[in-house]
Amino acid sequence: MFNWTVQGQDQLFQQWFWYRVGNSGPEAPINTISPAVAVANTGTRGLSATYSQAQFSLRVEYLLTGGLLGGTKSTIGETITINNLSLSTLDFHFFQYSDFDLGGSAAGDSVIIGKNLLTGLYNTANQIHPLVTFQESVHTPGANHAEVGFFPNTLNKLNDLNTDTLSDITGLTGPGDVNWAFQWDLSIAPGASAIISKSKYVELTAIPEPTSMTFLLSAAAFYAMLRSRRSAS
Ligand SMILES: [Ca+2]
Ligand SMILES: [Ca+2]
Repeated sequence: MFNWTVQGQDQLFQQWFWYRVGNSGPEAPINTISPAVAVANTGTRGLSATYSQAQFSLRVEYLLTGGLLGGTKSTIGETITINNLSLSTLDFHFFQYSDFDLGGSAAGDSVIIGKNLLTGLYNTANQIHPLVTFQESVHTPGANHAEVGFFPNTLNKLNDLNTDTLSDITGLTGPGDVNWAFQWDLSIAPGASAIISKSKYVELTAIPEPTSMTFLLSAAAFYAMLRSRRSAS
C-alpha cells in the first residue's frame, strides 16, 4: 500500500506486512509466500488479497471509508487472517510496517505507540503532525512488540538476513521521517486460524494555504488600521 489520498494529498509512503515462521531465519514480505489472489468487493472500497503455501494461508482484507466529497476524514479497516493448514502447531510471527508522510511531507512528524494496560499488549499508534490527525487502533488482539524509528532502520531489520524482534521503543520519537511497526507472536493450533483486526483514521484538521492567507490578510488590515490611527492622532 503506497498511497492514501485525502483532499488530493497523499498521506502514505508505504505500509506492508512481513512474516517469519519459527524463531530462526529472516523475516520476509508476505508477497513472497505466493502470488496474490486478489478480489475487489464492497463496490470499489474493498479488496481481499490471499497468499498461500502448503503449511498456511494468509489473507488481508482492506475496507476504505471516506466522508462526503470534499470532506477531510478517511478510515481504512484491515483484517488479517492466518490459517494453519498443517498438522502441527504453527509458530507464526507477523509484522506490520507503516511509513506515513502526513500532509504529503516526509519530515517533521513524531510517533508514539500506546499499550492496553490490562493486557500489556500494544494497541495504538499516533502520528503527530500540525495539520493532520492520525491514529491506528488495534481492535484484537494487541501486538506483542512494537517499534518507532526513523526511516529506514525498521525496514532494514525486516529485509535483512537476521532474525529480528522489534525493539519495544515506543515513546514519543521525532520529529523526522518517522515510521513504526507492530509484531504479533502467534501460536496457531493445527487447522485453526488467527485473526488480527485493526483500523486507521486520518483527519485533516486544517487546510493549510487558505488559513495562513486569512491570517496574513487580517494582519495586513490590522497594521493598515494602526497606521491610519497614528497619522490621525
Ligand atoms: Ca531481519
Ligand atoms: Ca514517514
